[in-house]
Amino acid sequence: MISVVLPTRNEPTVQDLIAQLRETMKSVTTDYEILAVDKSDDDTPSRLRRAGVDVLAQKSRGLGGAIIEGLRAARGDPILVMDADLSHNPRFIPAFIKKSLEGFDIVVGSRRVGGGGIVGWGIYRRLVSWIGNVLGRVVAGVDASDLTSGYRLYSRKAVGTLDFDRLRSSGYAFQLEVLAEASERGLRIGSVPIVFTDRSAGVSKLSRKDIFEFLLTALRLGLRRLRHRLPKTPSLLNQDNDREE
Ligand SMILES: Nc1nc2c(ncn2[C@@H]2O[C@H](COP(=O)(O)OP(=O)(O)OP(=O)(O)O)[C@@H](O)[C@H]2O)c(=O)[nH]1
Ligand SMILES: [Mg+2]
Repeated sequence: MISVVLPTRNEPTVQDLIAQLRETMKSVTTDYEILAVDKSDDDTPSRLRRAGVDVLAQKSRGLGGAIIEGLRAARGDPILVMDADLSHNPRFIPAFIKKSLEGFDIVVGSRRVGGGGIVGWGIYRRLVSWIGNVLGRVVAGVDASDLTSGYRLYSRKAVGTLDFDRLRSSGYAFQLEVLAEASERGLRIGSVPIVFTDRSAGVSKLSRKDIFEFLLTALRLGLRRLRHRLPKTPSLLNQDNDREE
């Protein structure tokens, strides 16, 4: 079975995404589930239920918390995670599945490879995303082509291997931190090109707090990497002892 996990928070067009998803899945498999992890204070959950979707009321905080709850509750293999605001088009799902069958444990939908792209973003969002990717690659040392993309596939093996309790970010920084955790644990990360289309309805949930948390997460991951790479400096005491021997 394939699971599709949707983190949802006040998404006025989610029922349109469900219709598109069902249309795409017709040519993929009949054996699938759609699971929304919801933190809305509007009628998003009732619109989801009317569209036949299982809705899990989110207990944790933030986008990262929602994704973890979804990955834990999903019963399928693989598990696709996508935004619920029509930015992530279901037509890319077959490419994700094909890539996972090549042996990748996590597949990231990338806007930054040939064939991928971003439609409708202004200079501010492009800059935030670009800086996020540079920080993730250079500071945190995570090697994937689109570190902030939320359109992903996780194999059951990946979900079983990742230690979600170790992750400390609750917001968008989750996307970076989980990839760092995955590469530390030796999981294979692949990517497929996706075209991301800016939301046409509803409000962005990306806050300044999220951007700040992302920055701190990149720094923390960078420091952890440094600590693990640098050889331990012998203490002065030990050096003295060595000389005496
Ligand atoms: N359950 C849950 N869903 C969330 C939370 N924050 C964001 N989401 C959902 O996660 C997805 C991504 O959030 P968006 O606000 O679209 O983030 P974004 O795509 O970077 O920002 P935009 O470009 O404005 O769309 C959407 O489906 C949101 O509804 C949250 O705290 N809990
Ligand atoms: Mg969005």
